[in-house]
Amino acid sequence: INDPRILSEYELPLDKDWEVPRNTVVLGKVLGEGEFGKVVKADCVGVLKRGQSTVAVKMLKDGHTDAEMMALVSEMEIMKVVGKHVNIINLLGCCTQGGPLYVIVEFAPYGSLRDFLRNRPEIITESTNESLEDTGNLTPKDLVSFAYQAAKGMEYLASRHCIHRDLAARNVLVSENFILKIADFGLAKNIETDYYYRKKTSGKLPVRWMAPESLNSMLFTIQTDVWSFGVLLWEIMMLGATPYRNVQGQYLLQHLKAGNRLEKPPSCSLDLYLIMRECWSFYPKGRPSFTVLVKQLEKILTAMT
Ligand code: ACK
Repeated sequence: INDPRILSEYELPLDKDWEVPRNTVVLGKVLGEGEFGKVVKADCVGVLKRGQSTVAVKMLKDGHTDAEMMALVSEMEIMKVVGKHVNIINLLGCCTQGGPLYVIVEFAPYGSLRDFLRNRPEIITESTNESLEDTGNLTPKDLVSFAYQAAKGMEYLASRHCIHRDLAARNVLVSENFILKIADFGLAKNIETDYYYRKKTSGKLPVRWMAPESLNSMLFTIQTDVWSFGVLLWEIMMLGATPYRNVQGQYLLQHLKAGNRLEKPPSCSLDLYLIMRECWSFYPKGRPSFTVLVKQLEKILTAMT
């Protein structure tokens, strides 16, 4: 079953709504890779919307298994079903015939939010009329706008009954005009085959972003995504720092059970920190919905204008 010569005999069904001629996709440099999958920058001429020629192509690496192939197919099918929203990485097309599977998605020129934040330590606190576009510097309002946009993307995914399971700044991408887009939401929900694709700093599970019930029972729900969103908020306000730096992953559950939580980031307002703390309610029912989070963040954002 692991023999690639056997796997190559599998044929995928043709979906005319999404199929793109293979010869219109010109692959470029590798943007990132996991154990079995990779993401490659590409030019896709003629077939996509005008002005949208740079794309990202997800594909498998040589020697992938049947299960990994099925996981990429299922990721693509989930993206088709979920549909489009500005704050998610949208599916643009695919190549399923006459060669390796290419899943063509929107390209986000500024890469992952985590690295974007880490490379921009300049935070402008005095009021300025210059925007992020002009200076490349972040204002506190930019950070709240990031939080708001991520919440909008997650609210949409939740409305489409999509549970992410790995929401973290590394899986949020920064696009043109600093529009944030949730990535990798279509990954297969079978945790046996699920984690091949994602870039992990250590281990196989994103323990530092996981709710207690996920750590305890591998339970993933929209409320566990809300917990992770709280950690994402913290990452944003900490400019891409690693959460629970002083706690080893294996002790995280007991750390949380003892009532410990991430501390308030120095630059974070109290109302924003209270939102994080709500996301980290031990019991899932105590956590806000993404719709409520969108409203709360919108309120904080408009008060900053
Ligand atoms: O942090 P990065 O540079 O941004 O490393 C990851 C890597 O590929 C593996 O996921 C980058 N990446 C993934 N999808 C896209 C995309 N649609 N546009 C731009 N970069 C992407 C990501």
